[in-house]
Amino acid sequence: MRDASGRTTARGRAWIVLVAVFTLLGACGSDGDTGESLPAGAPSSVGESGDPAEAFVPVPVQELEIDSTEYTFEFRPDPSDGLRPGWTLLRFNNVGVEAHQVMFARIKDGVDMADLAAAGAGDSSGAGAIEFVDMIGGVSYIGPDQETTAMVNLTEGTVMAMCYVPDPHGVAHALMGMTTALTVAAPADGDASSTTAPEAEGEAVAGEIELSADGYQMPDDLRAGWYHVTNTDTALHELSLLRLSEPVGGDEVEALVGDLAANETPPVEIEAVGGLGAISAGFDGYLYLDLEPGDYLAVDFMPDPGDPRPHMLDGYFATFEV
Ligand SMILES: [Cu+2]
Repeated sequence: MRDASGRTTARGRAWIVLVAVFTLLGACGSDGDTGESLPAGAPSSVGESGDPAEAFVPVPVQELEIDSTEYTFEFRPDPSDGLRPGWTLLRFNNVGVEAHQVMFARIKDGVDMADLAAAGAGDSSGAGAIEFVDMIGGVSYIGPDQETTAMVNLTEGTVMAMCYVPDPHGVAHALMGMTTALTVAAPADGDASSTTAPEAEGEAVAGEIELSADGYQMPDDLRAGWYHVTNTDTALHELSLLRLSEPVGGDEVEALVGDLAANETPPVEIEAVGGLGAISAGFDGYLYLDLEPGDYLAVDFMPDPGDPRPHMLDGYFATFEV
């Protein structure tokens, strides 16, 4: 039960995690400490031409190294001192024995935590709580001893980092404590501490990946590099990337997706290689890909608000070859 395929299947249920998360938030209130040690004003723009050849990866305002294990995140540097708003470079390492991910959900402005907790209470899918957050990305799940890199655009407020991957019994990791509330706040004026050196500065974007109303729009040539991922649809979507042990086509793909959605282990061996965590409509993120040659499946485990049915059952998946 240590292969990725055994754990890819129970995620449709994992929105129940939101209930626990928001209940916790309601109980604890938010940490109002805005103690900051990093300067403001670093640029975070990207080319506006729409031509991938002219687009560049944003300069990150900070970098977060995230180790995941059963069932916690360890952030470096310690985020309890507060995080800056802006593009944040994520280096996500799975140092555990199960698959893990880190997805970021920003609590919408004006949301009352008690209302949020009430919306989640009694909702076994947790889908009712989605309306209260913006999903802003992160990384989709990877197997043990794997690592992956992405960028998430943090905005001021409270952001939840969460792992929805289920344990071998189908219990989502977040229910066992794999959530961290992050406070994002602009640094105080006059604070001039140093920032981390951004490795991605100035690097050209290798391509655009669009999560469109018609599904995944991906470049034919997925060479190693940074990809800009945008959600141009009206629903939230995830780009979860699974490497397949063999080519799968036609009805077999439908069956494979059905197995994933039904919490059953598919006949084809699959390896979770990451991807971009769910992003709400209109949001974007950056993902570093360096995929080995082979056959892949991109799938969206996310549901619509109030409906636990994963989008992949409505055709939101695609196979591709590298
Ligand atoms: Cu996990």
